[in-house]
Formats: sequence, C-alpha cells, structure tokens
Amino acid sequence: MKRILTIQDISCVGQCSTTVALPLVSACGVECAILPSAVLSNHTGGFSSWTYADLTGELSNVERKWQELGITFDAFYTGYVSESQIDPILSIMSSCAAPGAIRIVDPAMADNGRLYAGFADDFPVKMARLCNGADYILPNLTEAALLVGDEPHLEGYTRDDIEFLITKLHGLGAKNVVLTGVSFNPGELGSAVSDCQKVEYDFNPRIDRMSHGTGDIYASVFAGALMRGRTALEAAALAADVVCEAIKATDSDHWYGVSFERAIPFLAKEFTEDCPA
Ligand code: PXL
Repeated sequence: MKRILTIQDISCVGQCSTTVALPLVSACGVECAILPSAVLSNHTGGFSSWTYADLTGELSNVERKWQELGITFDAFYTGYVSESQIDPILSIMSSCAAPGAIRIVDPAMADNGRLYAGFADDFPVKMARLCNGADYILPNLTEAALLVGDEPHLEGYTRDDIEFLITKLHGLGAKNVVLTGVSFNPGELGSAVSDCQKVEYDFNPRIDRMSHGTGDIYASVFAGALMRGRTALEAAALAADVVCEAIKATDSDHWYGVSFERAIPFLAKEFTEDCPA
C-alpha cells in the first residue's frame, strides 16, 4: 500500500484540510500519514474568529525522528500552510522521500478573488517556492493568478487566457498543473490538466452554491486517486465528481463546509475492485 504524507492544518471544526484529507485519502485505499502545521479551533472562512496554535517548531523535530526511524513516504501532499513553514516542509519533502516520491502542492491560500484572512499580500511569492519542483500543483483560478503575479478575476477567461496562465504556472517550476474553477460556458465548471505538452479539460454541470472546503476535497481525492494509478486527468475527473456528490448531499442550511462524509461510499466504490487485500 502506498503511503502519503499530508502537511496542512487541523481545523478542529470546519470540514477542511486534514480532517478532509485523512478520510478521503484513506477511502482511496492509500495510507495517509499526517503532519499538522497548526491547530485552529475552526477554519477562517466565514467564522467570526478562531484560535491558532502554530506548530512550525515541531516540523523539524518530527523530521529528525522520521529520519532516525527510516520513515519515508511515496507522496507528499501539502495544503494550507504558513510562510514560516515553507522551508521546513521543503526539507521534509527531500529528507523523507521514498525512491520516486512525488510532490502534490495545493497552494490553498485564496478563493473568489481574495487571499484568505491572515495571509499577507506577499504570501503568494512564498507559496510559489513550494510550487517550484512540485510534480503537481492544484491552484484554483484566484490562486493561479496570484502565484504568477496577475490580478485575479473570476470570469471572462478564454481558452487562450487559461493556457497562457498555465504556461506561466509551469514557469514557476511545476511539472504538471491542475487548474480548477475553469469555465467557458455558464452551465459548466471544470479543470484544466497540463503536463507541459498538452492541456486537457474535464467539466461537470455547474452547481450554483457557495461551498467551503471543496478545494480540499478535490485535492485529497486527486492525491489518493493518483497514488492508485489513475492518470492526472482521471484523478481530476474523479475529484470533481466527488466534490459534486458532496455538495449535492449537503443540507442547504449547512454553511461552513460540505458533507463529504456522504460521498465516501461513492469514492470507496471506485477503488473496491482494485483494492489491495
Ligand atoms: O479550505 C482551506 C482552508 C484550510 N485551513 C484553514 C482555512 C481554510 C480556508 O479558509 O481557513 C484554516
């Protein structure tokens, strides 16, 4: 069984980051180790306040212990992290890598044209360092624009605009780009998947509802599916399907996240046949 290490915060309440990654990567039949970068009482996307315990100092302690014990990982999947954690994370990704280990970076820092609360305006430049050398980066349109120093805008991207943006994202040093939130027609929303040679698209019918945490669901399923041998386009398509299932299964008065738990049987079924005994 493949082993992924996910490095991102634990938001104790909020259905995002580690509390989403652990169950969804596991549901793909992939072992999911976690390294919490911080513990928050709840996420910062809509609650009026939160507590934040930074765990930066612990990252290198854990790294040393894993080196001593010879613990390595087949893949690293990073999400919401802070500026001071970029260097320790880069160090872990090189010192704890199994042969052929891959790096999946979700530059979780912004959505709907704005950085998340608490990130300074120059944070995208720091996040770009984590993207340099990544095997896969999974920005949404806002994150993509900020990473390359463009003004984010939410709509009006033509196919040429998207592919130019993707070229600039490869210019950061990312081998493959999975850009989410792409739309060329109001009824559809999807992803563009680029390996630097070609760009392929996957679309689903647009569900008109603001939902928090969907990027984390998408990245977690993408990481798990990729480790189970799916191509990047297949992994992206499955990730989008799980996001849609989860949104549709969420009660209309549930505002702070989506009920991804209800999509776990759908996801696990994808991997039951080829699940290792
Ligand atoms: O879903 C991304 C995310 C992760 N972690 C924390 C967040 C957010 C988005 O707002 O606040 C703490």
